Amino acid sequence: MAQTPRLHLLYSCPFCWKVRGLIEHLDLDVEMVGVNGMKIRKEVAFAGDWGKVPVFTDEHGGHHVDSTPLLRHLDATYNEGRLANTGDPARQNTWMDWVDSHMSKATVPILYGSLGSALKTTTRISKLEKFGFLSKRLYAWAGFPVMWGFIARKRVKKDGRKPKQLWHDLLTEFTDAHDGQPFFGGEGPDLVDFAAFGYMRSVSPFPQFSQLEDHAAGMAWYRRMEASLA
Ligand SMILES: N[C@@H](CCC(=O)N[C@@H](CS)C(=O)NCC(=O)O)C(=O)O
Repeated sequence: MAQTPRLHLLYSCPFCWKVRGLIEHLDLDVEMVGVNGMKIRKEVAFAGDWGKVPVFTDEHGGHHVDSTPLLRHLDATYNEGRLANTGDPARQNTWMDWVDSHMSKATVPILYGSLGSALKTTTRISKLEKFGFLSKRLYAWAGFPVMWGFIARKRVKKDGRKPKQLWHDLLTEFTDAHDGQPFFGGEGPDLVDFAAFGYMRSVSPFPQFSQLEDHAAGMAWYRRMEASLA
């Protein structure tokens, strides 16, 4: 018997935001299921060994994982592949790789790149996500030095740019590639737009989003993407 499709996700996961944006754009009836961030592997064990979110369960009970293949799957299954079939496929593939390798790496530095911002982020996440009573507090207070100390500092140092500068450079490079059109995909968004939008939108629940808001071209595109959602 057919069932309502479900998306298992974390509300703060950039990869999950990529898929959510497309689901909203296509106006699909999908139930959003938040998982406990401390027990991801266990909570998505029903889908096999993958152990990560997002996991999409379709109306027949089939499981689909990994955000970019998942974007392609949703477009192919529920949208006749229209978003994959706009424009030059080689250009789309090149930029999908660019977005997935550059923008994905820019979210951690902006959210955790300084001790203060790391604390803001983990306390906000502890409110957004589903946690047990103790693990909520533990995550908010013990999580931030971990994210800042081990992960973000290394990334910021490796790149050499301040997290805000990194985002501004990426938004400039990305919007320049729109060739004067409103979206990467031209008159309307394509899959690359939804991937980039997901990474940027994953920063939106946090105060650090204000650091992206003064990139004029990037924000104009971001607002057009929001307007394209159902
Ligand atoms: N390449 C995957 C990455 C997914 C991913 O790393 N998700 C994180 C949450 S943001 C996760 O579930 N991590 C759990 C783990 O690695 O144990 C995608 O694009 O979907």
